[in-house]
Amino acid sequence: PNPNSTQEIVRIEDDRTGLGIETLKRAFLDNLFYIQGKFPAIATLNDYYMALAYTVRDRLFKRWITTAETYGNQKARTVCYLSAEFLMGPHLGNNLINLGIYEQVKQAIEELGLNFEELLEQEEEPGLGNGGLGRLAACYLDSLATLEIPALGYGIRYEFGIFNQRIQDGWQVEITDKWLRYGNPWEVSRPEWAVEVKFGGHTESFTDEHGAYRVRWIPHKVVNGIPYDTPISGYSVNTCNTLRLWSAEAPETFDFDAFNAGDYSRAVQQKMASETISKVLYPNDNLTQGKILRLEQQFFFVSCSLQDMIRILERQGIPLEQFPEKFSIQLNDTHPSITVVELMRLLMDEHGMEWNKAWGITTRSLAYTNHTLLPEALERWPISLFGQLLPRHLEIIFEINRRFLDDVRLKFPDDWERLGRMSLIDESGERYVRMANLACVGSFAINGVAALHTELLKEGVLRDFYEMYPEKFNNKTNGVTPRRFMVLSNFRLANLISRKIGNNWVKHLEELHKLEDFVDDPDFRREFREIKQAIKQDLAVYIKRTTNIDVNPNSIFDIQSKRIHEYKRQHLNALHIVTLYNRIKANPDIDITPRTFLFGGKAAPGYYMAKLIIKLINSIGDVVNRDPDVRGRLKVVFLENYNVKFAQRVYPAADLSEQISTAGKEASGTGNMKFALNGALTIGTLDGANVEIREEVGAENFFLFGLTADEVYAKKVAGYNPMDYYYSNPELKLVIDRIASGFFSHGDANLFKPIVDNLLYGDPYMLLADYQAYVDCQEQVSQAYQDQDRWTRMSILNVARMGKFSSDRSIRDYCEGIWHVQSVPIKLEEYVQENA
Ligand code: 8GP
Repeated sequence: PNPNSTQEIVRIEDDRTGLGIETLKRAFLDNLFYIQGKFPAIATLNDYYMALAYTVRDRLFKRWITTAETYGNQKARTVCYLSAEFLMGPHLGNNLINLGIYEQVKQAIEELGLNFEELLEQEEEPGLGNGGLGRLAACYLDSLATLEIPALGYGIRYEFGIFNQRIQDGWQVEITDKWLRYGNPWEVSRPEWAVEVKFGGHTESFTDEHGAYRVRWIPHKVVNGIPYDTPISGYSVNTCNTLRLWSAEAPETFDFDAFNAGDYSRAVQQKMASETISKVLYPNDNLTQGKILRLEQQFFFVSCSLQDMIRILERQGIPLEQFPEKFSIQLNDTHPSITVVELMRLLMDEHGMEWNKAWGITTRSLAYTNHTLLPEALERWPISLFGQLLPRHLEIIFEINRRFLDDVRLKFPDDWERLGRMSLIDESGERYVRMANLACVGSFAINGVAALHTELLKEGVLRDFYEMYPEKFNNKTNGVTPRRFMVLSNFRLANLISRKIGNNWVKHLEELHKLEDFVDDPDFRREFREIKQAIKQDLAVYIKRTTNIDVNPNSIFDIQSKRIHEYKRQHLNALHIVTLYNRIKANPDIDITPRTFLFGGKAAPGYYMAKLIIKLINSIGDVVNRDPDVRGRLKVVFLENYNVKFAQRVYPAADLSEQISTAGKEASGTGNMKFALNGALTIGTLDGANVEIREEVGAENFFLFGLTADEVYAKKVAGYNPMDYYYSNPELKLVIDRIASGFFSHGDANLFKPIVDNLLYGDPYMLLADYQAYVDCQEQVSQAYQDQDRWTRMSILNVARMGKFSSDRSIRDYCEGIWHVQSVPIKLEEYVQENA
């Protein structure tokens, strides 16, 4: 300000924007009164949480609205991230970090005599995803906003997210996730932007006024999609992007015929069926079930989102031809791959475009990310079912396929088998639409999520497509956001790091390498170790409170937390526990490094083996935790209801991160990154991003074991026989025999028979082949832990060298390699008052 000027610029400490402690307190109490309708004497914890959430939300709105305005004015090129899952985790703490007001707000709340942590805990997290794929989408939204990239996340507003898990008698029990029960302060509904989505019925062809052949779709039912918007703040920038989730509603004029005919109950049933579409998230991770409702969900959110994009184009006065210049659409796996067909249909049937032009627009707009190599996760829909729900889309698919197969024939003449493999329609038995093939044909870019994964895609499941379109293939190694998974969840470590190297690392994670300068500083190592110790102590208290199990904070915290799946091999971990236990039973005075084995993760409700693995872990725990011979040296704890909120507690407390999938099965993994970033050492196979993590942190700071992906494959081809390992390895045999005998199941030899038989008579994930290498490697871990100073050095180097795995790096790679989109910084007008 000019000191000679009589005009003084004054920031108005508005109650909805001000960041001063007194303003925050006043705003908080005001929201408690006017939004919750409560005064302190009768307010519940949830009322306080809501009042605080609204106070923070108010502070986001100026940024949110300015961001939308700026994008609109500049007609900014925009990334649309289409995903059936967004596993956001709690918003409150994250927004406080991103707005840079965590400390002020904490102080304001405490000055009001309330417990700030308790209020944060109160938030019911939106669990709108299963695991890695959904959480990745959430990390990417965080990075897009932080990098100031215009972006929209599009998905489904499930009324019930991933179920809550209880453990009863060692078994998983599922409880409905009623996350919206107390209202959701982070969303704003936008009924004025509702769209209609058609389903079923039939098609008719006709000739339009220009004599062109056209098709119209006469649907059986129409459902409304209502958008609900959530602001997505970036870290330390003004950008605030939008996550737009669609909720299904029956139209006002639901089934008028039935209603008028007096068939009230049929009319109501129709209404309920429509609203079922966004009712519940399918709780499968890495598996598809082929249910019609799932296809309805996919088409529903895809159609809503595309119509929304076209509305935005129209509003900004951009011609439809420029769709690919305005939008870059990323398909998060094949769940939204019906986009290829729906965009064609909208362009042709609703906007009168001819095929070639529509196809050009479509294929210049779409890019596809593959997240799994597991054949059981590849989506295919029976033709009959598909045609009933989406008759027009099936016609378009046949036409895409006809033209595509002509191209294949030109490039690979007379290769009939290849044609059969690449066809969008699987004709080997019952006919299916192959969604991965559709996504490959309709996209200009196809990427895997880790270097190894992309290579395996090119030589395996997508080999034919790689040979057809090598230029489409590229790798984008996954990343995780250091804001949520360090600054928010591990403030003690984050603060220590910032004291040493400043806080630039939060946005430029590579700067963590500066920590290497301190690895020889004994004071730094001591502080680093004390922090890990304090966090383990906190988790021990939490475990005591929630499970009544005493764990020793000086033991190795050996953690495997992720979805329960055979390919992830939680049961290999269990075999190791039983091995150590057997050693103690054989020699109670054996010298053993104390360990606490922590497991967390949900099993798909219909996945019998996964549920039995949970029961096995708990049953082993029941025996091991109580056996006096063990003398507390081993503890086994299954942590109930693993979700984002809980994960934030778990990663910082880990000494050892279990990343032990059968090589070639885990596309990337992202938990592996969060653990290492928080200073855990990894025991792992050469699978997914483990390969790259090991490259970065150094082989000497990573516990590697097991077959490689090539070796796994070669062994399968050569004829793998798990019995060879069973009979030739007495320690392994004893482990399996103990489980089979009923030792861990009160003498019931039947309970774990499915697991035992699966291992002995097939062992599809080759646990027995990797068993000895794993146990030996675990022995090295125990030895290393004995030397605390060496361990701490390794741990520091892991943190220092994890910079590559920021989701900011991933997003930059996508921006440069696929989206070709630039940042659009957002300037906030100051609130000024001119005093003449
Ligand atoms: C997961 C992969 O299993 C994991 O390795 C990877 O880190 C993550 O995606 C993010 O890329 N895949 C899935 O979660 C998945 O395919 N889920 C669909 C069946 C829902």
